[in-house]
Amino acid sequence: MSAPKTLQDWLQAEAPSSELAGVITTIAAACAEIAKVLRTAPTDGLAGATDHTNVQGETQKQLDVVSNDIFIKHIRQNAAISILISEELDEELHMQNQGRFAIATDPLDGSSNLDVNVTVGSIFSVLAVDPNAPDLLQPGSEQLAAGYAAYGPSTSLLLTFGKTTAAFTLSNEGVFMLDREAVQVAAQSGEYAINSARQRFWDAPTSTYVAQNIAGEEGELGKRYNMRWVGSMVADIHRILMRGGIFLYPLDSETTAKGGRLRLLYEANPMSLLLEAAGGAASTGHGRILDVVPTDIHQRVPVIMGSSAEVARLDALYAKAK
Ligand code: P6P
Repeated sequence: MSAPKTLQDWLQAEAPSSELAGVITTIAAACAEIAKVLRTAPTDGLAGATDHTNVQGETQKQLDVVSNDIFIKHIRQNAAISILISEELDEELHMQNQGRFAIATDPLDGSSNLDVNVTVGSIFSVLAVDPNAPDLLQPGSEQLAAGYAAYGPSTSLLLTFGKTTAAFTLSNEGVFMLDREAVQVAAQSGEYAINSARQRFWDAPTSTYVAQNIAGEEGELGKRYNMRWVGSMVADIHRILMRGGIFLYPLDSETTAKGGRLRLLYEANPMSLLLEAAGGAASTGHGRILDVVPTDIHQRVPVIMGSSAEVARLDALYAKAK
């Protein structure tokens, strides 16, 4: 049996360039440090909220700010990274170097779950930029790499350069060890994730899709579905990458004015690249998420992603409703 592979072994074999491997190493080091901080945060007085509101209009948790600061600290040490876009920063942060890479991140996604010790995560996307004329509004199909760290019972790191999705687990020695070379999302599933408390806001395709699932064995699909909603996108998407399913935060009557709930550059795009590289699908209901050309670094989009047959069924309902 060959020796277990580390993240560095995998990057040496899979990264398109040593510079990009270095960028992923920087991000992984930030995630490993965040994992360490989260483990004892409640007794270190780091739980709870600040009195600040971020650009999203959300109250910032102390750990949102701490995690963002950890990303900045590590990124400043890598001259290949010239720009950071973060959910926690109103504007992009320029590192005053000639780096050819930009990172977009939600440094601590799902932080409302921190106080109840439920899995949260860091989501990241890597873009190529001209440091003298950076184009940050690239469609997700242009991403060079994407991934997330899920801070749960173990700390997982999921990574893709667009072709395959690999999974790693953080060891007690602080080393990411390869779990799976090529994660595959089951095409079919019996599990869906949506915040059902928003049912009164749903559009017809979403309502029909969920009703078909709830109808179970007696319904037109002739199969039973289960529902899971963690309230932390990283946790829900990780479950889907591991055992199939579909994650729904579609446009609804309340989110339409903002274009959706979840952010394109540092939530929808990285998760879409990971899922498509694992054989899944990611749609807005009106097209592929990775084809959306951003208009703003904090743009929101509708999100329908996971098992390809499930996404296709909801997409067909949207097409029929046109
Ligand atoms: P709701 C967390 O705030 C987040 O951005 C995602 O991680 C999560 O999937 C979603 O919002 C939860 O939204 O409306 O259920 O609170």
